[in-house]
Amino acid sequence: MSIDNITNWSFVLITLFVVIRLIIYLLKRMWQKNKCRLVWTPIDFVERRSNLSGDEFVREYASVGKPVIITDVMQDWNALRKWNLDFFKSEYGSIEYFVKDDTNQVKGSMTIADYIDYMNVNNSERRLYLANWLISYYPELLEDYKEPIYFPNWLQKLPRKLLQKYEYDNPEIFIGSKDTSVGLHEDPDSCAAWLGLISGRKQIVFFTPDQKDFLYAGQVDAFNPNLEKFSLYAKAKPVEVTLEPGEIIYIPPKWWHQVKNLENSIGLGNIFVNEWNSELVFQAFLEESPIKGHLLPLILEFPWLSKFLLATGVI
Ligand SMILES: O=C(O)CCC(=O)C(=O)O
Ligand SMILES: [Fe+2]
Repeated sequence: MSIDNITNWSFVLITLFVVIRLIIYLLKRMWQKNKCRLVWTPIDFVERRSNLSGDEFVREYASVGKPVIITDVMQDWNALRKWNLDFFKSEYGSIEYFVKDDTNQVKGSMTIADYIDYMNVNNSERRLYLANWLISYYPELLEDYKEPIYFPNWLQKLPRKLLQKYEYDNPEIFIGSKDTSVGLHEDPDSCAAWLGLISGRKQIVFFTPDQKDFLYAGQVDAFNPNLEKFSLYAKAKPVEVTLEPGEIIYIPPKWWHQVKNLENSIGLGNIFVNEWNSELVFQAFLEESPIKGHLLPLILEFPWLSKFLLATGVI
């Protein structure tokens, strides 16, 4: 075979491979679109489960959009024994991070050590919250916990640098004094979330996605609603639960929630994308930016592409 023939055949084979790969990608997307519609199951209370298999979690919670507390996954985490206020003060005290008020507004920044001192001051106005501290810059902290099997996260296929650039490099730590809250909200971009409690107790109130219109874009405080100002809230059906240390709660996509620290507390949370919410997430990205919305599914399918696009400055 001549060199020319070999070149021609290579070209044909590579083109064929690319076309087949793209067809597989499009078929997968069609199947995914069918599978991942926004579904939710109204509840009267949040169930607590242990010994839950991955299949049971999918069948009873992920696929039907229903929160659950899982009581037996954190027990082997080092974080549960190691992370406390003294540990963060001595090991990470000089790190500065944002603090937020109960409307999720950033109110400035504090060092971890100053925030921990502030938590212990006997002052009823301690409402600033060191929430959403992204810890991917401290890989040793990532060693202290294990992603629960229930929550596969496609975002982990992407380079950490890219996630950091877009501040999507969860997990995040929440260090909060008694009564702090980030306010009522749904998690960003239709992501699902889990939240594990290391210490303290958290009160959580949930609303199904269809109650959005009663919630005034999260301006209402679900723990102390002003019904004169937010009259439609009277129609809402909040479901409350208290999260105890060592427990993890699953927050399905688009469920509105408000979390309040009943005591000084330390929590760890993550948001995630997988087969049960990916199309909702892509849609949310598409609404924010057509480029991001089309690129996200592509780079999740072909993670090498994200390295190339990042290196060339396209994303
Ligand atoms: O305050 C917390 O522990 C969790 C807050 C929350 O739901 C969030 O940041 O998305
Ligand atoms: Fe949240």
